[in-house]
Amino acid sequence: MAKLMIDPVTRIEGHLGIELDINEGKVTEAKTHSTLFRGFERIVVGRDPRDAPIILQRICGVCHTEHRLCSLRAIENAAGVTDEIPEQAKLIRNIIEAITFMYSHGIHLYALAGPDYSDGVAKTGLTRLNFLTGQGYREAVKAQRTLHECLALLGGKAPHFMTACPGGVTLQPDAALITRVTTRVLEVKKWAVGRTFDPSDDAATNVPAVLENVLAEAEQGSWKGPDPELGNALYDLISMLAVAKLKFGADKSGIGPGRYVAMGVFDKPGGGTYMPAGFYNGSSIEPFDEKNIIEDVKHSWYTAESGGMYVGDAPPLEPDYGKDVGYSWAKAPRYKGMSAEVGPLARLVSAGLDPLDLRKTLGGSATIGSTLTRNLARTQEILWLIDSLERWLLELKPGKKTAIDYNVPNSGFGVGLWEAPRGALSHWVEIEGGKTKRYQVVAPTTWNVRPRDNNGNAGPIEDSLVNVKVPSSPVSSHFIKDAGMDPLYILQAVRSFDPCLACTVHMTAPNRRKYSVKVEHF
Ligand code: NFE
Ligand code: MG
Repeated sequence: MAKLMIDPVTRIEGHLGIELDINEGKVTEAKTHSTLFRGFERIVVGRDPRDAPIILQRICGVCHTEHRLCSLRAIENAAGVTDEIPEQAKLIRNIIEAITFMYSHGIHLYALAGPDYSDGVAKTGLTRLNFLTGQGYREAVKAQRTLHECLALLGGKAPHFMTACPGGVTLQPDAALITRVTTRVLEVKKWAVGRTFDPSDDAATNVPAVLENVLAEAEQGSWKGPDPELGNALYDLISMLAVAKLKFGADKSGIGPGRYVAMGVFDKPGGGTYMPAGFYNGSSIEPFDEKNIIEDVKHSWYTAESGGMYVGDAPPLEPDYGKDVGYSWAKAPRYKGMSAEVGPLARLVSAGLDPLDLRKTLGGSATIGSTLTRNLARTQEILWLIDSLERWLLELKPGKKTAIDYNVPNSGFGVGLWEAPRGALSHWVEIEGGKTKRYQVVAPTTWNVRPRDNNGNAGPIEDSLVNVKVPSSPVSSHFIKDAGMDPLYILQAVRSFDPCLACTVHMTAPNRRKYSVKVEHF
């Protein structure tokens, strides 16, 4: 048996270490170490609740939109004004949110996960996916810039947009602004799926043709590159998924717990969300209730009093670094006592969606969580986002009411439920004397990267690494010569969750651990 420590895991957001037991070419046990403490939930205590969305937005530079909106939802809920938020404000929030999702999925698929399937890392022939030099990568950077321009037009700046406030949004879009944003979204649509403006159009239209081309090219072992009429990004993403399945067996690797939590995102007029909340218990979808969320801290570097109860009742966390059984700064959220995966796959499973049956046919099942299906669901969600964005931009008309008058309540308790690109996001606030008395955030990656809970049950990433193959000869440039191991499949599995550790634990200890890959044989 060998022990392998990879710390940090690169090409994710934030700092994560993983500790693995390896036996006969497979992982037999995994532990995730979140190596950051931040304490944002403590910073907002004692301040005006209206500060919370602005401060907590700084938890992350990627999902900044979501933390601001989720925090606004929590304080609007505490003030009892959720049902009074103007429809125009919800529409603008949806558009800003959808653009952020597209941006974030683009970073993940091209810059973080994509290189593992590129010619540069794994000799797959997919030179378009090569980091920095690949044509697909360069086109994606241009699309990212265009999406950031949309965010800046609607949000005043990007990242960390500024135009949503308690009670609605401060933006009054005119026809020129709507046109400028729509033009840019359509540029991205053309690059992604080869199609232009058509409200009745389905962004997934070209998927069967691209899939057929890509599978034929994969079989011949020669990549011709995209037909711009069918979509350049569609070609890149489908070729990446084909290589993931055919060359690396990603449909059988990185298998998660098969349970999913989604909290609902993109407000519908009149109430409810386009992407619904739900808990998939392994065989069916149950209604979601935030009262079922407990955050455990037995293996996290916090005092026992900081967790173990319904998270809405939990006191401000108290660090207890170095405690015996602790191994992570992440807490361990559970739903009805169980670990659950969150993310685009969880959203689509909870919505009962598998566009074109892609997960069922390519991934073996619409509900299995694997290295393949997580990235496949992210791709499916991009298509859904393009269609939704086009529709919402058409619904956006100048001159409508965008905010209500808002007063800070003297006391109250509020819950904000939402989704970020990486999955379910929730904020809880208690207000007393007009100030924030307690605040809790559970971010998406906290669900996925959590350590063992009070009962010793592992988290989704920990579970997904068990049985992952560790070849003893090189399959990629990740090969560790000294150890005689290639951790490519391990890294593909971890990255398929698109982890963000900055969000997860919301200062690192200097010299606590060196940046290294450590191996011990025994
Ligand atoms: Ni820091 Fe985040 C997203 C949130 S992560 S990126 O998406 O909320 O868990
Ligand atoms: Mg928290």
